[in-house]
Amino acid sequence: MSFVNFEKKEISFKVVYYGAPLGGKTTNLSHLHEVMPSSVRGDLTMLSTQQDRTLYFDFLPLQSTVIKGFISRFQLYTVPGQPIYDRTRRIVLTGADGVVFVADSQWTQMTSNADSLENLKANLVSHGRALETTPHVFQLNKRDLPDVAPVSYMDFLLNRGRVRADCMEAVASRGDGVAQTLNTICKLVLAQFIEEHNMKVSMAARAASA
Ligand SMILES: Nc1nc2c(ncn2[C@@H]2O[C@H](COP(=O)(O)OP(=O)(O)OP(=O)(O)O)[C@@H](O)[C@H]2O)c(=O)[nH]1
Ligand SMILES: [Mg+2]
Repeated sequence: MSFVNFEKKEISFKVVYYGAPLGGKTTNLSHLHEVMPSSVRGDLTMLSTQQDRTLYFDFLPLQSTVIKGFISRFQLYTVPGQPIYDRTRRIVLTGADGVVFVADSQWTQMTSNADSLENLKANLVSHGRALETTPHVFQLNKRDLPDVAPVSYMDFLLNRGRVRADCMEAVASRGDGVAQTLNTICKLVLAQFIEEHNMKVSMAARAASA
């Protein structure tokens, strides 16, 4: 959950990149680390196997000044996509303010995307949360490959029966759509923070006048 340090005038948000194995979660963070000026980003920490599969998580801290008078820190994490690492995914998801679901657009990966989305929902429930009330976006990655599902099909697969979320096309290995995805999730996270903050203020005012 977001953390406000009034003394240092800092707000921290946690964004978790979730999704099917080999979907491109780590590639998103690597690209951001590559293109962001070093003044606004920290080091990229990657805890991977020798085959570059995420073993525990990747971590990239970024900062901006989107809320007047405050430094906003966005802590970006990825989870390991391989099914056996479910316990790790659950731990990394703790306290997430927003989720980027990285879907693999290849037709062969549709079951894997659907399984991973169900796993995300279940892990949010284990934290007493729901996807519907957690800011999230769907990134449709690997749009450069030949055998990909149409955007409309993936939108139906991922958004069906739920509160709709943005579906953003990407080719993370080229960096296409990576910054746009980050911008979208950051805006949603900030919007929810401001809404909750105002809600707390108005509730406090109501309690004071009672
Ligand atoms: N063609 C293509 N390959 C991509 C794209 N994005 C990532 N890849 C490749 O897909 C493979 C897996 O990418 P990762 O970023 O490691 O995937 P991941 O989701 O972090 O995988 P896990 O950590 O094992 O869950 C790598 O070889 C990437 O270079 C893309 O948009 N297009
Ligand atoms: Mg990874």
